[in-house]
Amino acid sequence: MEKKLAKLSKFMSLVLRHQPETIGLKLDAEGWADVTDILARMNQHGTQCDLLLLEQVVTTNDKQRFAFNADRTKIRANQGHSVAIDLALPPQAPPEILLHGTVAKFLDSILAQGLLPGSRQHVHLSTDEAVARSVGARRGLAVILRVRAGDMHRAGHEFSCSENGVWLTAHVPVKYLEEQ
Ligand code: HQG
Repeated sequence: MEKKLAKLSKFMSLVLRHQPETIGLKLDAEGWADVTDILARMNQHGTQCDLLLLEQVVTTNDKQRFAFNADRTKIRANQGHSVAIDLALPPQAPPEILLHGTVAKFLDSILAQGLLPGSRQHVHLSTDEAVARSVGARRGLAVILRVRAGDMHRAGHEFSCSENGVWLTAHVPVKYLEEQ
């Protein structure tokens, strides 16, 4: 069952963050998909899923990647999008220090350009070292960068925090970065 849910979660990440067109799905301006519609399209495209399974993916997901709206008629990814949507999260003052996990081969470029969102809409930052380490470790031996988020915020950079606790910002200039 765990494997089945992990596979479904991967597929939902694909269609709710990156390529909704794979199953002809439409996301609204804030990234929401209609629950009935996504279920019908997943099944049409050979990914068997029903409401119960969808609910299980949302509640058991290791990173709480997805959320339902209040009346559970819509679902979206909490963060990580490459498609242009606006999560409409309120701007928030971040903790003084946030962490970013990456790998050594990106350091020269990061220390020249700062942290860039790449194909995603935001740079992803964490309060938790274990989380930052696991994000970096997806690509090799993790290197942790400290971001002086409080200083950035006082200088006018906007931050928001996703429903699953990932801190988001547009770009981290080099002067706010330190190697841990
Ligand atoms: C790096 C996963 C060169 C950056 C994770 C990262 C996270 C630069 C990569 C979420 C750079 C982008 C996001 C620069 C940044 N030059 N490289 N100037 N600036 N980079 O995947 O933060 O499991 O888009 O360090 O757990 O790794 O999918 O971002 O290595 O929460 O839910 O460019 O994705 O979540 O990679 O990961 P990504 P990320 P999920």
